[in-house]
Amino acid sequence: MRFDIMTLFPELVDGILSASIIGRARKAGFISVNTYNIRDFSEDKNRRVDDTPYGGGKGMLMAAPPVLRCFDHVVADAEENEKRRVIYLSPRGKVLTQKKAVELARFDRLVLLCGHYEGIDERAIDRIADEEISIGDYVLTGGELPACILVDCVSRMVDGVLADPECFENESIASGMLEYPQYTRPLDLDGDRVPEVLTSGDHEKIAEWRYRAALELTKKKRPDLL
Ligand code: 4FM
Repeated sequence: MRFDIMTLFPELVDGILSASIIGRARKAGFISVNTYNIRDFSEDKNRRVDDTPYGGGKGMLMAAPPVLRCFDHVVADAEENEKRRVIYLSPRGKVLTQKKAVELARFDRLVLLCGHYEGIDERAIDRIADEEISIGDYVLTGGELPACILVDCVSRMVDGVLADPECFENESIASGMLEYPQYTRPLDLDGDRVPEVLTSGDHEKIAEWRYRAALELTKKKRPDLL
């Protein structure tokens, strides 16, 4: 799986996506992440990419030409019949779900467009984006963190990225419930003991306890999932 991220802040995205499991998955070649600085595609002498909106209003917009030139560069080496999706991260989009992440993991290549300022000239979005995705109903300063979240969430569904694929087979959300509570040593934390059943060695009882605990937790904390 290949991710191409078009942004004004490639260093932000590179930093986040170089650490931990995603960093390791990149080194191991299970995924690749390339960032492109939209500013490199400005033809302005001062490398400007923003301009004032027609019709007035406050703030600045990202102009279409640098975005479109950046996109042409990104897809210049496209494979003959690659399965590609171009996504604009924006609060206007459909909210990202685990189901959506599973669908996106089936593409060969995801091209992500991160906006800044007050938005992007609508014509650039119309020309290149296949869809818009939001990471949640709140407004951020730019699309970089949403792009990183999408890469993280989709990458862990790609074969090889997680050590144990079972990790996402019966995990929370995917199964419609939250995960059951878990405990590790010490057995007794200042009098606060791990539930007895978990140290019983009775695997049937443990599975039953976990199912009930997950159900109770979901009812209490996220009844909307049931
Ligand atoms: C997006 C700022 C585009 C400027 C943003 C532009 C967001 C979200 C978000 C901020 N993206 N889910 N929520 N982006 O707030 O995806 Cl031009």
